[in-house]
Amino acid sequence: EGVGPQEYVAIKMEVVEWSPAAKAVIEGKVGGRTVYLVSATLRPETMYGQTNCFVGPSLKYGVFAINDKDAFLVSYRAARNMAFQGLSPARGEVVQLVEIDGASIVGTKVKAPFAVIPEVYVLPMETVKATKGTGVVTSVPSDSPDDYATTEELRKKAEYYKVDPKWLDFTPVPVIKTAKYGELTAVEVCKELKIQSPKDAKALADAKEIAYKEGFYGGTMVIGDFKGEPVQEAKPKVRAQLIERGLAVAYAE
Ligand code: A2H
Repeated sequence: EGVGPQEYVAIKMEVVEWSPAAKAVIEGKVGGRTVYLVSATLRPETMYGQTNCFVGPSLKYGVFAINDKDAFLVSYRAARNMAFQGLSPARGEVVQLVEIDGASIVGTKVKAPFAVIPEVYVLPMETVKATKGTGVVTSVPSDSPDDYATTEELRKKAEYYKVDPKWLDFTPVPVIKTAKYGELTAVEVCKELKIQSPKDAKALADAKEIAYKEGFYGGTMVIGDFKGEPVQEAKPKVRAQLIERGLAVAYAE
């Protein structure tokens, strides 16, 4: 973790349909607000390739009022930070409408802003950290080794992880082309480093570094309004579009 504040883009994924477990906890508790799962990302230009979203199954989350109309599902820690960034009814005030465990949220269907797959499911990721971002993670297996390794693990052991295989009915979506790895950089880097599971922490750290450098410094967009442009140029433009259209907000910590 660096010294200065980390500038994330918080992606707003509107809930389309709660899982039965989440519905039982949340129904009638949000005062008619629209609820969004909100994830912190450093790679807004990859949102075209979102295939699912992740929560930590053993982490606690809350639904927090932002105003009279909207509520965000994030960790308490993130809600507290957000309350000092204009994302709460009053400065510094955290209004938790209901608490919920990560495991109950799995299977919820949400909208995926800018994604080729417009609605995606929430899946479990055991390596989600409670101390980073919002505790909700957008999943882009084409460009994130963590996301690719976790979705592959879930496919192999769907029953063990209590996931319905239909929630995994997707393949990675090409977003960025790199000279060395083609259009599915994270998939190729995971193969090259022979990553077998999300628990291969050392190899995954290396894969992340390689995929990030290749994609950010040498990548070209193959999709979206900035198709053909270098990733470095497209990134701030996609970020600005998401924010202008009300699909994301800036979030720092
Ligand atoms: B990134 P940094 Cl395509 N626990 O978004 C674990 N990981 C988390 C998290 C948490 N609580 N909160 C955010 N993240 C992930 C996209 C992406 C990301 C791509 C490629 C690499 C990448 C899609 N997932 O991150 O430690 C989020 O995943 C590589 C590190 O603050 C977020 O960006 O630098 C990134 O980690 C933030 O990690």
